[in-house]
Amino acid sequence: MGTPDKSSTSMGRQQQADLPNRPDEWKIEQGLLGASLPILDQSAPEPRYVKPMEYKPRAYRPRENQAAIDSVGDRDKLFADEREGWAGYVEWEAYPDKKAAAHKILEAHDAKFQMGPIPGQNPVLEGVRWKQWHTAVGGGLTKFPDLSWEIVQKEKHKDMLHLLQFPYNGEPPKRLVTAAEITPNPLHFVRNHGGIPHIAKDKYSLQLDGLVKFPHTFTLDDLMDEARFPRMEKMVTLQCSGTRRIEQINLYAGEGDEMINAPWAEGAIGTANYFGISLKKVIKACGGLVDGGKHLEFYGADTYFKKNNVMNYLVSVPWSKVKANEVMLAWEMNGEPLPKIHGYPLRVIVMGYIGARSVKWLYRIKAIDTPSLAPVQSQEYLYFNQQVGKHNQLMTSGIQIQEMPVSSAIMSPWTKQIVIHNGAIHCKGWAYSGGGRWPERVELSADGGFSWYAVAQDALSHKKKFAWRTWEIDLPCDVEGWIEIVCRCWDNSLNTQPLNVRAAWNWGLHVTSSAHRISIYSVNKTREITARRLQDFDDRGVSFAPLTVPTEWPIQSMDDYVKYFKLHGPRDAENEYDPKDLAED
Ligand SMILES: Nc1nc2c(c(=O)[nH]1)N[C@H]1C(S)=C(S)[C@@H](COP(=O)(O)O)O[C@H]1N2
Ligand SMILES: [Mo]
Repeated sequence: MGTPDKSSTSMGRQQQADLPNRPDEWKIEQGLLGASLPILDQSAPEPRYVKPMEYKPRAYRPRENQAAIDSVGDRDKLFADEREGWAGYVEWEAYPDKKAAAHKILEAHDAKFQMGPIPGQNPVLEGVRWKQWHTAVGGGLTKFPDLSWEIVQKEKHKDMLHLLQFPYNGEPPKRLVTAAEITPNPLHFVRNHGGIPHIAKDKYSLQLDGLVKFPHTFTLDDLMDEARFPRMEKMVTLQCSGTRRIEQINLYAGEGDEMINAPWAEGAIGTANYFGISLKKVIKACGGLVDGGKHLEFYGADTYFKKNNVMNYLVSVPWSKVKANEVMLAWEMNGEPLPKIHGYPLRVIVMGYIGARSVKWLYRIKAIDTPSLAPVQSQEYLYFNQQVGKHNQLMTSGIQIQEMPVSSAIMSPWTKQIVIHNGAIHCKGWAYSGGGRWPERVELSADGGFSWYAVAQDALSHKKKFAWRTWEIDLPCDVEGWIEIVCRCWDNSLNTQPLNVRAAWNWGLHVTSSAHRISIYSVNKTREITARRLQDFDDRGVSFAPLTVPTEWPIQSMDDYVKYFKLHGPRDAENEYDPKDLAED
């Protein structure tokens, strides 16, 4: 882990000039290490340079201010699991005192971001800070990081990309994202904000309160009683609003581009058949809403940390969404009980909204009069204007993200890949639109977005409200060398995607919905010279990749070279001389 150098200082012009070059100076000068670059402050008559915080590796000190921590009392008792059979569930929302005690402990620690470039390993990021926070608070949270990782290994596919080990954030590798229209459970992406609670089915209950006529607590058997609640099954695509964030990170630094937010690729989206009941019926069973109840706040049993505060995972959706039977309480995913990592025994599925509203390990629903004030709703998942950033950000300057706009992605080929083909490049991918809209047309361009080919209707998976469509196409491509393939979708409302990342770039690095662009190196084997050259590589048993390695043998014979110029004339056009002029010289 790293810790900031608190002595972050400003320097005058002379001091800056005196700084010795660092070994990585050229990278800094070329913008490849933006985080190390001094700020140039030109706001005063004399410009000045301000050093950024430096993160130096430092061992974690579990007890920083022991006196403050001790004053809180016995952590194991204070922060014990709330209920029998609910491992890893600490109730925070009902106990302001408990929150205050945990806050005091966290204030007495110095757990800091793990800054630096994204490392090339799997798990990619460890989540050092989060582990430290859990250890610091102790009690029921102590074992969370280890338990959660065990569950990941049991429930998820061995080839998942573990973007963040704890809280666990993972997505399938590109080749498996669209391997099937329905994502197998072990390959479905996971986005956790805390540990994975382990709740025994027979000890489970759901509390419904707030602005409902008859507050009531339901057991799982109550909810599964078909005589009371008709069941529903629905194919739903869940998409995290962070999907494809890596493209925004690669363009410009934004909030938490290094650690807070997972560097998602195109796989933070998945589709499953969910089975359960409509929340509307449960609200009705409580006599409906009263006294201006307009929103339903969902409580997840996991623990979330933010700015040295602890809380359960809380968000809300408007009643209108529930009323439309578009909010489900689900206990089955693709014909199996919900996996623990996906919210066992009961989760919310909000169709057509970002994944964040589909609360896992649901233990309480409270009817309220405004959208939830909890941090996940009010401070996160905000979509800012481009000019909003660290210098001026307000919670209210962001739009709360609910429905994802239309989007799409190419899952094959991969960017920077050499593709050898016979005049058409086979491409595969997904397309999705939020809010109950669906992809109507998917188009690909092999020329950077000037001309577009539509995917044939029978090469798109079925049209469904609330689900993605997977697709494939043989994209005509005569051109060779570096080309840019672009994919865009039109939904049933004829919405489409901005054409480049910058057009929708935002400080929170959410909703990367621009047309997906990949650069590939096109090698068209229907061209004679190309076919011969490839044969040449084959005959010699030499790999054509990496592209950058120069070809080691003569690429043309000198005989051919001389013959060519005999046939086509020399390099320069001949002047037609008058023999008289020549004589004068
Ligand atoms: N209790 C709880 N529910 C949660 C979360 C969480 O961290 N805790 N993450 C949310 C987010 S941001 C997303 S994108 C989806 C992901 O669902 P999945 O992990 O089942 O794919 O769960 C949502 N529900
Ligand atoms: Mo998410």
